[in-house]
Amino acid sequence: SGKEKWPRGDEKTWKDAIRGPDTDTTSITKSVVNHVQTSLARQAYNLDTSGAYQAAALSVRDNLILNWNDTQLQYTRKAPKRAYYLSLEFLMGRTLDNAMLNLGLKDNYKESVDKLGFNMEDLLEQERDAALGNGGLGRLAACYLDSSASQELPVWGYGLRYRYGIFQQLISPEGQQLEAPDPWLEMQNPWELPRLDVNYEIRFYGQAERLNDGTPRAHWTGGQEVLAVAYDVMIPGCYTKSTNNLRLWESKPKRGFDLNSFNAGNYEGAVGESNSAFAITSVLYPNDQTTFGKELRLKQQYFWTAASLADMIRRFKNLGKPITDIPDYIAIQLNDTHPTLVIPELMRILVDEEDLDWDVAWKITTNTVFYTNHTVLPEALEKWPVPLMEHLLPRHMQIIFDINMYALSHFLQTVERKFPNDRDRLARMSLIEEGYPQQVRMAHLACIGSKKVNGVAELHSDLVRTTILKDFVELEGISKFSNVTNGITPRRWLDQCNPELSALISKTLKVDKSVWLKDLDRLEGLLPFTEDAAFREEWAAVKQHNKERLAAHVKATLGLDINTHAMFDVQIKRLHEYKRQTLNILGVIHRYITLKAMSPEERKKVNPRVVFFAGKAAPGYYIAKITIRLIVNVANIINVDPDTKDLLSLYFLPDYSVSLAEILIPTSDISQHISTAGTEASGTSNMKFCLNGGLLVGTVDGANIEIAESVGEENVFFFGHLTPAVEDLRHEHRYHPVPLEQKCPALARVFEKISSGAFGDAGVYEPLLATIRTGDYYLITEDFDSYIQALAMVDEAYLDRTEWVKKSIRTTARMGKFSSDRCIMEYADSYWNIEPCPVGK
Ligand code: T68
Repeated sequence: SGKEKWPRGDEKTWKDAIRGPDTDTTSITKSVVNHVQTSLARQAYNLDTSGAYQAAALSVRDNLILNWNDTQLQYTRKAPKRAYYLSLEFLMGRTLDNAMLNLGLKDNYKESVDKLGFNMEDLLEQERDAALGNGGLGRLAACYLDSSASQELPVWGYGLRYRYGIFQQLISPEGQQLEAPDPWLEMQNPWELPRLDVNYEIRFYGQAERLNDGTPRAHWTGGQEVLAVAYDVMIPGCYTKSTNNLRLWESKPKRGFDLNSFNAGNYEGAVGESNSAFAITSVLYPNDQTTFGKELRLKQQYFWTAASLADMIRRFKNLGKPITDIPDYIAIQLNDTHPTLVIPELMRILVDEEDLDWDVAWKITTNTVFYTNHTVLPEALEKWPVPLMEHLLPRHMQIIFDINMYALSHFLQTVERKFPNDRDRLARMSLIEEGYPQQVRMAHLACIGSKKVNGVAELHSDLVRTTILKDFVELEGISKFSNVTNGITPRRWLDQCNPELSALISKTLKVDKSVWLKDLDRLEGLLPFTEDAAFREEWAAVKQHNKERLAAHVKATLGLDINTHAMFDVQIKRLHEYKRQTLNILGVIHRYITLKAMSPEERKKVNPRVVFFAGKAAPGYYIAKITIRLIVNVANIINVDPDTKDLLSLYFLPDYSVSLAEILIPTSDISQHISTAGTEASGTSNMKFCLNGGLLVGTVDGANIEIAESVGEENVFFFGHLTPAVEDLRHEHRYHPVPLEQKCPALARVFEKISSGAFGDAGVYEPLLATIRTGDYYLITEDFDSYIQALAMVDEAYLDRTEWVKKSIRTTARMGKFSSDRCIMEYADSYWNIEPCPVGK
């Protein structure tokens, strides 16, 4: 803007020395070689692929840093309202390819690396995934960061810098999942900038004493203090300078270790406290959809929310505005209830440190915070034992009790007037669940502490409103509770993972990808080309090449041969009973039995199919691990059966990751999203497959419903019971059980096959089969027949390959709604009230 003075020295000297980005091949090459010589301290003749990756990454990083600097300076100058996305998980995957594409420099880097004697594809393979997440929730956070930067919105992410990300999955020959640590930081990580000077002291334990001076204030003292240190990860927008920040906190002891104890010979005691500080950010918890009241997990949550909030408030205070203006400058989005402690923490700061009245503080808080719910599964709703919370965070426990008193009792008085003597309602709504011990209900706290609450797909948001938060809707009114259907970034999930399809789309639309990647509704322009036979052939050829790419990868990594002329049928996601990988594997066995019973003549009419599974099971999730075992052992049998192996084969690809998803998704003819109706909040891989022209087999659940609305129900294969029927069916099972043989003979035959030992020791699978035979909470027996019918319809539809390709094209063409750009604009407009803040305007 020219307002600032040069801090010192001669302006011309500075200006001459300041370098711009390296964008042409010559300067890119220079910068890469310069990093080889200096940053890596290597000679050119001594450079291997890993070194070449590092050098290229450092060169790309230089470009990102320049953009990042300009963006952050712009935010400081313009002081716009900012949004902060708090997520305990960011499943980023690899960065190099994405960064080059977003900078629009991939071709130039490729050319340069080529000339230096390396192959870009090999370089990209050198990078380790940043796998700081479990699944959909963490990957959604990553997509939202990409979209925020691409839309030039002032949004930062805040998370934890785990030294170990999600475990590495190994599969033994018998099909056992084994877990190994993921030491992703063992190699240099060029994508983070340590900010050792940005740090905060975070307190745990100690005593909280109310002042009882007529104010709500208290003093919190003593206990343990741990240092939070910032590491910044640059988030480049697509075809824009805007480069946002993801700030990850690392924990370390406030001072090295206790020298007094050390000198007195108490070595363990001396390092004990220091170790416990390092422990906080040492590892990502590998459980999704379950809560365990583990102290270290609660420590992670507080450590991260307190550091993030301190950082936001320091930045806000630099603006010199009155503290009551916080909601005009800060919006905080809670990615599930994991960061809910920001609510009592903000109250603590406003009341204890800023000396505000309770009501004023509460108003600021509830105008600043927004809460996204990602599940209605009861076992996934976070609860913390009151004694644990009291011990670790005594002041916060007081504040939560006070919120329950003031905010809720204010509510509760209204409730009492509206619903007199409704004791049950009061107990249901309380932040504290009675029992031994009492527990804090984090979803209730997140709900009453937020300005708005949203679910992640239409059906899910309805379920939030009518089940877990029903009482709150009745009290606070429906308008606080809304929906933002999830989305995915088309940069990573089309352009990056499927470059051939991306190129075909640009060529066909005659529109540069820099346009349609940021305006995904443009894909509708493909619709007229469904009638163009040459185009259809090109479309099908891309799918074929992607299958071959996957086959080459599987050959290289697992030594297996895959029939690339088969239909590819993919289910990749966390292993979970509600996601029903069991239904899929039982369906595969059914198919196998059917094929075995056919004559060779009949078999000739069958279209070959390859079924892929990938996904991790939480290390303590016994039933999920048995499911993996069954899949692997079925594969071991059917893949070598001479009668059927050309018609049906099955692969469990180990160690599912973002990078593996990028290879698998573009290959699918069909993908399976077959959760029990009402259990999968949204799903996001369903969107990725459809965007890449794979058709969806699924239940009427989560975002499947909206995908079908967009792409046309004739282009998806729906089956199974609907959400309203689920509760009744479960009730029927409990009180009027019918033997499996009677209820579902086809499934009974599958069970017999397993029990006969056809896939190894039948006893191993018994606990899994028993969950279905008795109880069947996820309604496998109820949906099995219609599932098999749906797959038969897939087979039939696939016979008409022309029509199939048309369906595939139409599906891609109508997926515009599911760009995460749309989601992030909805959050920006209807929730955060923030506006784009482009660089240089
Ligand atoms: C997923 N949730 C939903 N949770 O299951 C999925 N949970 O339907 C949805 O599409 C996605 O969120 C994005 O909205 C998760 O992935 C977790 O990973 C998780 C992790 C820790 C604790 C609880």
